[in-house]
This record gives sequence, structure tokens and C-alpha cells, in this order.
Amino acid sequence: MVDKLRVITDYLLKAESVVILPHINADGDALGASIALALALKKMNKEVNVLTEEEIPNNLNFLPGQDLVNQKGPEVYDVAVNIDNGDITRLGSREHYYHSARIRLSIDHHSTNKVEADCSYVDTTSSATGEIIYDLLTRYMNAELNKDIALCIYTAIVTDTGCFRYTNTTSRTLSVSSKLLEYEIDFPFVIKKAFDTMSLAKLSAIRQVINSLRLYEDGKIAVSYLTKKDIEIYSLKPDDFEGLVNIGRNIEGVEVSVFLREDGQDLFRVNLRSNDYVDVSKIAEGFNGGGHKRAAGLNISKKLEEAISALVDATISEIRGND
Ligand SMILES: [Mn+2]
Repeated sequence: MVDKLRVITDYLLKAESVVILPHINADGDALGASIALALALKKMNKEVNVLTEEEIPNNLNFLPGQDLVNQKGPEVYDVAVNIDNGDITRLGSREHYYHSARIRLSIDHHSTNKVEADCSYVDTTSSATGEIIYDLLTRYMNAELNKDIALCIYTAIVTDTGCFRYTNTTSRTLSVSSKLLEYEIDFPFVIKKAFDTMSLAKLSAIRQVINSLRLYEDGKIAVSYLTKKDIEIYSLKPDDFEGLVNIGRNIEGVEVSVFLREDGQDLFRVNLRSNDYVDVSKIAEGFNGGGHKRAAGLNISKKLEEAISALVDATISEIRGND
């Protein structure tokens, strides 16, 4: 079998210019993995840009290497790397950078990944794309880690594992994290910033989400939402939506939590989470979305009540199929 990380390494080492492209609404894993790779390539004297759709959110503004992050860059690079993204259209307005690069690479851990590339590496057993980047840097690229790179990879792993609480956490996740702590990173600060600190706007969003909560299927399904009007009233930013889907999931007896937010008129971004046995990536795929067993997402273009009933129906079939 071809060792794809070896192929990716060869392309990266040969490149003079590299653009790194995480998915839209880049989270701790997408940004942490991207910047870690960028910092390592920079140390090898390569021209490297991380291009994001949005500015770095407040809860991740402690990440080092932000001078390498921009929203725009030169049009053509030797190599483009798609990071933590299973669907190339989720590069949003930056998709052209991927297609116009001489070589296109993709590194991801989503089981629903369908990205086309000159070399695509998908490892669904990795807790985070950051965990793959650790392997790539240390075992393949012979890159020397430093405190900044370690902090980025640690952030990627803690955010995607919910501080090592989700089932994607493996013994390898913990041994990689243990190696990262050898760089004396300020991990309580990372966790406080990424998980515990919130704006007043976010707190208002939580209150609104709780008000909107409804249960279905004997309390196994929780649905909550924010409308465009709610989002405007509280001036919510994309990172304020982070984690809101967990409010429903944490209710005793709930198996699947469905959270909708209205992105445009009658256009909703939907997050799905499950606790024990429902594969929510299957529900998401039914609406052309994707993700993992316990966490998935999709877009739906319907009126709120119609969207909710379509999602609840699909979730009920998955739940009953498992009973
Ligand atoms: Mn990820």
C-alpha cells in the first residue's frame, strides 16, 4: 500500500510556496492543525500562507503564528493543502486557491471525506487533524517541534476531543498530548480560552437556545434553534454558535441533539450530535451534509418548522433502526 503521508511529505519538501486551507468557520482543530503545519514549513524557509474565510475567532486568538494567517494571498502556489475538511465546497470563497495550485493535497479525519486531490490522506481513527499533523511532522518530515507548534497541535486535539471527553480520544491521542506537554505549553490557559471564556452575547445566545428547546420521540431527540432575528438582536458572530448543540445533548435521556441556526432567509446550518448509538453522519448525508458518528453537520433550505420536521423524521428513522 502506498504510504500517503510519505507522498504528501515529498510534495511538501519539494514545494517553494504552500497555501494551507482549513474549512469555513475554522475551529480549534482546523486552525491549530493549519498553523502547526505552516510554522513547520516556515522553519524550512518555504513561503507559506494559511488562508481562512473569517478572521480568527476570539476564543482562539491566543494561537501563535497568526502573522501567517490571512484571508487573501497570491493566486497560484506550488502546493495547496486542504485541512480538516471533507467537502471542498466548504472552502467557501477560497476554493479557487485549491484548484489553481500545481499540486493539491488533502489531510483530514472525517469519514464522509470526498475531496479530490493529487494525494488525499484521511485517517478516521485520528481524534483531530492535528493528531495527523503531529505524525506528519515528527515521523515523516523530520521537523523539529517547538513550543508554538506544540501549542497549536494541543489546541487542535483538545478542541476536537472536548478536552479528551469524546469517544474519538484514543491512547494514541493521549500519548501524543503527553509529548506535547513536554514543551511546557500553558494548557490550562488553552482550555480556559477555548472552552470556558464567553462573551455576554454568547450567554444571551445560550439563554435563547434553552428557550427554544423541544423534545421528540420520548425525549430521545432535542431540537433547538436560533433565528436570523435572534442572531441580529444579540449581534452573534460565527464562533458564538460553537458548542450550542451540546445544550440539548446534555439533557438526560437525549440521544440526538439537533441545533439549527438561520444563515439566510429560510436557510439553516444544522449541527447534529449523538450520545451513544446513533450515527449522525448518516442523517447528515441524507441532506448532503457530512461528519462523524457522534458529530455531523448539514445545510437545509426550508422554513423553520418544515426544516425541523424533516430533521426530526430522519432522526426518528435512525433511532428506530437502532432499536
Ligand atoms: Mn477536526
